[in-house]
Amino acid sequence: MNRKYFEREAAHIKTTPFGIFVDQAGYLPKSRKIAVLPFEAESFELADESGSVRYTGKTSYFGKDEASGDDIRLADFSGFREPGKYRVRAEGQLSAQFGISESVYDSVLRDTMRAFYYLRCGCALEEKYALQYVHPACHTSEAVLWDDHSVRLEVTGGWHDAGDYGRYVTAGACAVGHLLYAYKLFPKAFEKLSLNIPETGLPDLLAEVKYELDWMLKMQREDGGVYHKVTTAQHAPFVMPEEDKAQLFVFKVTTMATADMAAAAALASGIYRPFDAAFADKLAEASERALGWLEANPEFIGFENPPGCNTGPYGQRDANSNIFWAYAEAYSLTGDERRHKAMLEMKDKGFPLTGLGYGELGGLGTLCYLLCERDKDEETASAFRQAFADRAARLRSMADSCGYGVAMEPYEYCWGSNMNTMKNGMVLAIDDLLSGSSRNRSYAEGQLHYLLGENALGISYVTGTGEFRCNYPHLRPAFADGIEECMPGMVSGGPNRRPGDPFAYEVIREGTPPMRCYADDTSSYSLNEITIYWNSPTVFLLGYIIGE
Ligand code: 9MR
Ligand code: ZN
Repeated sequence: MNRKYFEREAAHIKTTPFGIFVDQAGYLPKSRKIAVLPFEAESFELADESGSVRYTGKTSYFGKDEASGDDIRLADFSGFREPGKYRVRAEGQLSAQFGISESVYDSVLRDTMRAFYYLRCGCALEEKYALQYVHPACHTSEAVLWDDHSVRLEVTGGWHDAGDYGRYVTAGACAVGHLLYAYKLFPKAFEKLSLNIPETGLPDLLAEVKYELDWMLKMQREDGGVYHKVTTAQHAPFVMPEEDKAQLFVFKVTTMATADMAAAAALASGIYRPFDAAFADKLAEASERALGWLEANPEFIGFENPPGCNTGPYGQRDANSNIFWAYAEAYSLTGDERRHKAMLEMKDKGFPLTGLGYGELGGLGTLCYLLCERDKDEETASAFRQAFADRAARLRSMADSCGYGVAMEPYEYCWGSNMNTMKNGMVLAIDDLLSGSSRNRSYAEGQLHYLLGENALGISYVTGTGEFRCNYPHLRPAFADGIEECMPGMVSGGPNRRPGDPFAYEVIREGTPPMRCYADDTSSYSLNEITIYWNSPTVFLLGYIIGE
């Protein structure tokens, strides 16, 4: 069909020209700083831009690392704090260039947050905001209900979910949850963050999130139920979004989507109130209406694609963690004891209390409860705090046994594994906030370092950041616009030990260590797609690292 898309071969995939692996954005001056050397070397040096040696040190032997298969030495230059641009050198090998300064991550935060603007659906992306990545408004036609084509719905707006052009409520609510908590918890990082997006009078992060919330509100029915998704019947070919003219369908109301709406709208209502009371009222009302629907429809309504549709299902076995999150947010917003009781009843349903993904949202509910200023059941609050503490301790121990500091077991490198590392970073950050300690700080930073190049492939998984970085994500406009350089700030899904697409089957050989199961190719959706809920935990983690 398309040139590059199907014809790129393994031979086109570049490997890093560098032999020493670092965070290619860099390090904060006071932070722990480690370069990974997957070869024999006694000592290392740090050279500045002019090539002068500014620091020397001895390496330490880490040992064999299971996730990467590498035999690793570590070069620790934490003691060096002078701002500047550097490379690590050892045994004739070099690292990519990286910075040391208080502002090394500012552009990464801005880019990963601006990525949401590039994913906006239903409006033209204009040159003054989108630079060369412009396109006319897309997906503006009316949608019809899949189950009854006579019902027409106006559901324009929101963000494209991912590499595809679908818009899914549960995925959106999860990203909104991450971003709004980031805003709430790390005001220093976000209050002044300037994104160069259309002016609304709101702080930029809130302006961008409102774009998604406005769409989510359109997905709600009069009776409070929320439609699961709006997509075409089949994923579009690799064309620009405005060329995707197939009929849009709205799919049935589900328990997950309705619960997520109740939660996200309640959370947002509190956050937007100081800026826009009318919008806050609208959100509070939408949340109540969604809860009303949940009460009137206690039987779980899940989702599977009906025959003839192949877009994302986002199915779940139950909606317990979604409902729990909803009641927690509703209680926090309104102080209504009925919601408190309902939340306390949901908490023991067996879902992880620190889950932060679209299918497992318990962690947003527990976080909400711990932060809320209402009367609390102390025993429950302390169990929630302990859940974060236990999970963080486990993450620290996994990070200690990985040469690249990743808080994951080798088997956890799955589809969108970079989301797992970012969510783990979130848990580490949250536990520090809750416990008032900084026991997780360097571990949380370590998850970001991995994402930005301190990994077995020496690649930065964020487009636009780093000398050696991914540039060909599975993202329709990034291919179809014909522009060589991908728009910045897109977080790739990353290594997946269970390749799930034809390109990946072709290039990932049996027995490849998990951390190496990756290829920067447009066609590889199981290794190199992007999604809003992989960007959002990255924004949260950056918010903590910069703003805390
Ligand atoms: O993120 C989802 C991943 O965990 C699943 O393994 C994969 C296959 O079902 O689907 C992913 O979700 C995709 C969604 O269905 C549609 N938009 C893009 C998502 C990322 O690939
Ligand atoms: Zn669109």
